Amino acid sequence: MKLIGSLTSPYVRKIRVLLLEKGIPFQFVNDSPWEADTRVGDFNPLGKVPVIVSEEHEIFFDSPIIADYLDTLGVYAPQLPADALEALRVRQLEALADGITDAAVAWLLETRRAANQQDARVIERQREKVERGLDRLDARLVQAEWLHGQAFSRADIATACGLLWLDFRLPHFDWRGSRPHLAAYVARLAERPSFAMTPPLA
Ligand SMILES: N[C@@H](CCC(=O)N[C@@H](CS)C(=O)NCC(=O)O)C(=O)O
Repeated sequence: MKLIGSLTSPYVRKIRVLLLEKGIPFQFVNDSPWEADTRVGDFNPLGKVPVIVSEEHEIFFDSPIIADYLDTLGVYAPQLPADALEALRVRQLEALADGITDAAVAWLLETRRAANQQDARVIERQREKVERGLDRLDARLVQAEWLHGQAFSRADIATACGLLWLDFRLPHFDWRGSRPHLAAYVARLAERPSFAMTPPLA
């Protein structure tokens, strides 16, 4: 199996962490969609990473779809509950974590425009999404070890990948200050071997 992606992407990291947690061997193809010579568009018409090319040469993209695909392989530790409604609840939290990351990416991209072209309202709007989303996640962790139930799940992976990416790309943003539960939880997750082995590399 091949994983196409960049070493900086939080969504690619989600899949690298999942593959490591499941013990699935894979070949990493380093390709950033932002580079002029990228071939990502040949695999994913949307020009985004991560992309998986399976042993049967089938292509899967968007990290939640890839995560679903990896679960179809069946023999590895699941990061989703067996019960359909419980699984949906984990996927809802995964969508929230991914959505926070999407908003943070949009925030970063706006700040990279020429100073006289930046729109402060766009930055503020994205920042509000991030802040509200993080508050929601922090509230879930007041008396809980994991975001959902008693087990490490895909929602935890998506959240930690997004927040550690915030540290990497928006280091001035103090998301920890008013969110001690989320801060402690991410510090704990960062120590897992699957996270320690996948730091974002510029
Ligand atoms: N919802 C997608 C998001 C993927 C995504 O936005 N990836 C970024 C890398 S961090 C990308 O490829 N951006 C290129 C672009 O938007 O053209 C997922 O979960 O896989």
